[in-house]
Amino acid sequence: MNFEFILVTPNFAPHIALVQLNRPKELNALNLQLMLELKSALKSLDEDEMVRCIVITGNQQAFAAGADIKQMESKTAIDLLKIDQFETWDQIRKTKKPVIAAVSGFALGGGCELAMTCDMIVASESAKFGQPEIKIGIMPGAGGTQRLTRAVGKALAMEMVLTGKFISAAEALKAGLINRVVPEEIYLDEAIKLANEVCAMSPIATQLAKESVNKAFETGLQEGLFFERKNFYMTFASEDQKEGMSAFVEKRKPAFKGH
Ligand code: DAK
Repeated sequence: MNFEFILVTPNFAPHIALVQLNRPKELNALNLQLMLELKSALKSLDEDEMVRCIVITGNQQAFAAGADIKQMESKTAIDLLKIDQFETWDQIRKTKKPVIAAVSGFALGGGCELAMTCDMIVASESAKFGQPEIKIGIMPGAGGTQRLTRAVGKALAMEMVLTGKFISAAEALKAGLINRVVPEEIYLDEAIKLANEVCAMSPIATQLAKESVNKAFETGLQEGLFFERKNFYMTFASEDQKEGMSAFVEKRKPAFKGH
């Protein structure tokens, strides 16, 4: 897969694909093309049978410092309506396989929103999360007010969104925004390690479980429980369920095939 602003390695590790945002001079600012490339890469990786987990990263200095302000500066509301970038962001959200963000440096505005759209976040000690859109006269537009508030609660979300304040990786961990913080030298390794753990499970159960956890953000409890039940039944339609349970009984490691 050849792209201009992202680097994609479908077989970075067994069953793990790595997508690296690659506009280092601009701190990986998310221009329209980069987002289209990301959408296209995630779609093909989601369809690739060999891939079980996707890791998205930037570089040590920046995961992404937000949407490209220079590209947005002269746009009108109607321009944005016509571009309909939300369709691209929705595609990222719809990725069925687990997606892990490996974040170092700045994760701001759309960059923070992109990380939050992923299923888990592994951060380096230098990571800084923020929704500073307010400082340039706009507000978060790709889920920031919703996902951040659900993750960290109203008090901190309101402060971050209304003042543009950044929080450190340690604060983000304490607030429940991210999964873990590790030294800068090993944040990507740590994300791959986490991806490896996920890859060891049944890909079918993993996909259904991801879908069910995400449902918790979209429905009331009753509907969510009903959805979970359907997906739970569905796991029993897989060979992996038989393999997982036989392996337990036979005291061996399961070999999940994704059938
Ligand atoms: N856009 C474009 N260029 C950026 C950028 C950005 N978001 N962030 C940094 N850069 C560029 C800088 O302009 C600079 O380029 P040159 O001047 O060298 O050409 C280069 O990256 C290095 O940046 P700095 O020189 O500023 O580096 P510093 O270390 O001094 O500062 C910083 C780092 C991250 C604190 C600073 O660059 C900064 O404040 N950046 C902007 C952060 C920000 O406000 N982010 C939010 C942007 S608004 C939507 C979906 C999403 C969004 C909108 C719509 N739809 C679905 C419709 C999201 C909106 C946003 O994210």
